[in-house]
Amino acid sequence: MHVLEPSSSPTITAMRVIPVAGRDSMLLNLCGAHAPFFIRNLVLLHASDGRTGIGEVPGGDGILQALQNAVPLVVGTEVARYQRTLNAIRASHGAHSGTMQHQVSSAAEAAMLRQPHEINLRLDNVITAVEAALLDLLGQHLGVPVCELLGSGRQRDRVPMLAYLFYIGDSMRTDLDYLPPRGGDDWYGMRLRAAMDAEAIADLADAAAQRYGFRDFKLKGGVRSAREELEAIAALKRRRPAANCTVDPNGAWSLPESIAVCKEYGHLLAYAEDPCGPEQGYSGREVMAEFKRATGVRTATNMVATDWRQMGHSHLLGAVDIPLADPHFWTMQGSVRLAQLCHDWGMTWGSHSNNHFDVSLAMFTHAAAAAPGAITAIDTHWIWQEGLERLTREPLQIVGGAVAVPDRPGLGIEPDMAQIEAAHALYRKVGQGARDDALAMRYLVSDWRYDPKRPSLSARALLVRA
Ligand code: GKR
Ligand code: MG
Repeated sequence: MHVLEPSSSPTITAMRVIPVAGRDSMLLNLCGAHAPFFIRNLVLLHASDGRTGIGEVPGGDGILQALQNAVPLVVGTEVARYQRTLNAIRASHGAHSGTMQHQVSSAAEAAMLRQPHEINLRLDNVITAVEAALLDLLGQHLGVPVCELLGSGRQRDRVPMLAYLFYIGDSMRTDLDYLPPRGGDDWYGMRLRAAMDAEAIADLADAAAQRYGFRDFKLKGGVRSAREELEAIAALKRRRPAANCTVDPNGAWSLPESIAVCKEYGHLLAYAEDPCGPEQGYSGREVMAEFKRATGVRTATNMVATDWRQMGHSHLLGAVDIPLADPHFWTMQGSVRLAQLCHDWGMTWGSHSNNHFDVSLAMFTHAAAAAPGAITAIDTHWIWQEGLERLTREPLQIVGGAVAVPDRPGLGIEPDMAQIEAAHALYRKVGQGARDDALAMRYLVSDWRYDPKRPSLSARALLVRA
């Protein structure tokens, strides 16, 4: 017998999926160099109470298409029954409720994870976009911030964030549409100028600390040699002895090299993020576990423990101390669930990031606000966009190295439709296609090719390519 269910919360009247683009600096990594523009996908849900909920996830045609396909599954549903809606989307992809399909969201991520990317879709990215917008609406309906609806609710009032530092390529050597460099020792000037050596990285750290009050710093490695990158950390620590520092070469260093450099420099690191990865028939988790045993340096990852099954193997091996559970690919609820497990099992929760707008900044903030226990300062790329880009009326601010958790209901942000339409127009002009970090890098080294086991601009790499 069909029983009519009373409706107690608003229903979704419309769902818009909006791809957007924003500007970026020529940031270097193992996969090459960031292009002048990055892309993201937004979901806007309009509800019968007149309110709007919003979510942001990585860009790319696969996610965009899957979100558009989800529209009929979302429109007409009740906000408070959001789990049912998310399960319907999972089921439409052939996944059981709660099952993670481990697929990737960009060519760059595929390359780093050594995975094929022809499907170009990670289901949890799709789920998260809708989940965030529904939780935003539910929070607004109930009058509580989203973090109160996650896990055991709000655990902290301020979320510590780290300064995510990159080597920066000389964009003047390209004819790509990067913003032109400008003078000045402030963060906004420095983030547009080339930074290729240890002192330049320490200068960037100073400027970021001055602007945002950071005490935690991460250097995106996999660019120079392992020793040069740790010398950059040493330069930063000479200026800021109390700083918590890490380096992330995305698994580019061999196990023997990782052990050698971290025996020498490990005392400078709060933890090492993916120093090494799969090699010689051993999985990334096995190799990271050997690294940990040999050096005693704590490890973090966004590469080898990125879903529950990988997390299980990782834990059995003792490979990872700090899983970087980015809510964009763990889902907001999944990320907090992992945070609870970390707390109970003696691990430390953190979060990975990619270039993002201020909607994601709010999503990170709420997930981290609901993470129990001592967490590590979370990654954010926002400092590369802050002051240049915004999609909300008043983006959350990084002050004293942390973001204050908003008390306002929902995500605590208000979409700025004029800004969103402008970012969409930019996407239509420049944004189509997957992120390709090799393209910009070839302006610096014409025959440059990605190699997962060779830092992108190490002297050895340049020698081999010459
Ligand atoms: O933005 O170049 C980048 C990062 O390398 C990013 O793509 C990674 O996914 O930040 C990420 C990481 O921690 O590996
Ligand atoms: Mg990483």
